Amino acid sequence: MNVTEKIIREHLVEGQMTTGADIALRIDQTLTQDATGTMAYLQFEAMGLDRVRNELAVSYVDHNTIQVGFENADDHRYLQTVAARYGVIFSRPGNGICHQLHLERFGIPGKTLLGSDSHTPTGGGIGMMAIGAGGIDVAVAMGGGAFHLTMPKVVRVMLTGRLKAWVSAKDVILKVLEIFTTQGNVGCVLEYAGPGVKTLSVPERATITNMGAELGVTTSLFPSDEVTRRFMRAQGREQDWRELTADADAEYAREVTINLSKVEPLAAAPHSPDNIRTLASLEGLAVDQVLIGSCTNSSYRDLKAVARILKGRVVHPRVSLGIAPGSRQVMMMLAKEGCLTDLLKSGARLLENACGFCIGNSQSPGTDGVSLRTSNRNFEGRSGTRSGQIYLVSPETAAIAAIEGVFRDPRRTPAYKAPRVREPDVFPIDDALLIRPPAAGTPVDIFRGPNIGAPPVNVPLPDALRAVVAIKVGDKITTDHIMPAGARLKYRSNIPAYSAFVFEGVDAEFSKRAGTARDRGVHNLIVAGSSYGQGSSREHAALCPMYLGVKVVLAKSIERIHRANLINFGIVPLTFADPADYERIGAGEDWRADDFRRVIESGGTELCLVGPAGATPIRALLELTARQRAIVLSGGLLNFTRNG
Ligand code: MIC
Ligand code: SF4
Repeated sequence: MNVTEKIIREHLVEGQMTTGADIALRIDQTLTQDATGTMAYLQFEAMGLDRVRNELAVSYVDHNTIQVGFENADDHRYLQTVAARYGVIFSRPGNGICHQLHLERFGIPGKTLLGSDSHTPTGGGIGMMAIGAGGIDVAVAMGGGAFHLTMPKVVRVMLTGRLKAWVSAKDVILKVLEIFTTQGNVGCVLEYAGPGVKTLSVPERATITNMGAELGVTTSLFPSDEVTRRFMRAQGREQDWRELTADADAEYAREVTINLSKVEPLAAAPHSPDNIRTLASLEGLAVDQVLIGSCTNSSYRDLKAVARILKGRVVHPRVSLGIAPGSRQVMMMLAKEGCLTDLLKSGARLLENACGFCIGNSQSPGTDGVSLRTSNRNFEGRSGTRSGQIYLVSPETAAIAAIEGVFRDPRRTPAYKAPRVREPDVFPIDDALLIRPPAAGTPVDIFRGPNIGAPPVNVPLPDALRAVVAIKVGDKITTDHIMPAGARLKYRSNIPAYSAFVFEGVDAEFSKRAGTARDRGVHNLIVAGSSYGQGSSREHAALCPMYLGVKVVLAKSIERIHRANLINFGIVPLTFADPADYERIGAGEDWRADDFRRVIESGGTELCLVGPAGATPIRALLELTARQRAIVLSGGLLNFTRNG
């Protein structure tokens, strides 16, 4: 067996381990972050349980920490009190980014982790099976329920050789993105193996598994070996370590080899993480902003390397350099070793230990600004500036660009010495900002501010679909297009208010139009190209459209987490039987299916959509498991769980 199969076997509660089969896994650990967490806990409350039932549940506050207005602070208080009430550990704002913290303090090889954030697979760096999902799936797992998924196809990524100077883990995952792209990887797990594995530290491995999210895979993971053991010992958690490697005769669906010695410094150019260029090809391009941090590259290793490069140098006059350490632990190490002084002296702007710029809530670049970032997503507009040109690069590349004011291939910069950072033997451990819940039964008042509303209730699926095409979009529409974050984040707990911004940057009239159709009793239909719903796990990209009366998404293809979220909120995901039919359906047209409910109930796999007079009907594929059919028929997972 490979590592993926070993972990699945230990956690399988339903189904057969044959590729493509519907399986259900027992979830040991869960994590939520505040932006998805408020809905997750509101939904958990709506399920009527008395306490969380999984081994470990942690609620992190790291996304909405900007606190303009009362909303974020109220949400934090809700999260802190609801965590205390139901037995969840609460990580206070300022402690750091959920994925970095979970790796440091809680990750355990061989365990399953379900997180309401798409970058949960960061935990794969420590040998966990860590999967991103919508908040309601995490709520179910906190209640002791299983997580349903398709038995993945396991792809082995063989690593050979060793990284050369100036090349780091970010360049490896950018190479992987170049090979696999952001499309067509649904249902796969990437399992890293080979002699190159032992040359990578846990934080480097975590950078690689983190950005597996951009490939659209179910998760990515590394084996657990002596390197893992050393990391856990340094975190004071060696007792949780276990060895976990693939059997010598393990089988894989596909194999790709990457020779680490041949990887060169790379960048993901605007506006997609798979738009890969070599640094050499960008040499000399002027840079306006450099931002170092995010859950991908904010570890001690990364920031120490940056501090070494910046030491004794000053940021280029045109460049604004911001640095956000991933956790308090990282910040404390930088402070202890004098690196903070080096960063400050260089002119870097120290940012909070939080998601910050990565989610677009601050540090938007200027008009047409070229911004180099060590984060994982460069979707158009995500930075908060529509014309911003965001490039994703390694911390080393970013630091050199901050000084030089232009892109430089670090290998051609003789004035700089390549930093080598050794992982420490002991990390400073300080869990003061992790608040443990009181004993079960202790009375706790849950605080709810005026911005927090109960999740909207959906009606069961109608018998007939009478829909209007509310919007027609193209390929690679991300959840950032559907449900903008950034300045709109503060409405995450207020669905009616947040719904006013659905597709804001694509078609500002969408929300009003869809709401009017809903009020007239007409269903809304979204038509899309391929890879619809790429990116984040935010269930608001399904929940708010549900609130606006969307009943169906008809696309060439839909990404995994978003597809699951649509189902969880009673929206039926359909794909074109013939992708060419995408051209035959237009915005504003009326399409219907009289036998909508009956086809789903009877297990049908195809739905015939009848359009305006004269149009040939469109055949749409309905690929749903029996459980998913029951969920959409009930009007979503909340109704489904409440009905038992
Ligand atoms: C993201 O990176 O897009 C986020 C913000 O972390 C999301 C979660 C969210 O929208 O709250 C994710 O990746 O799942
Ligand atoms: Fe936060 Fe960015 Fe990571 Fe999402 S990708 S969890 S916004 S740091």
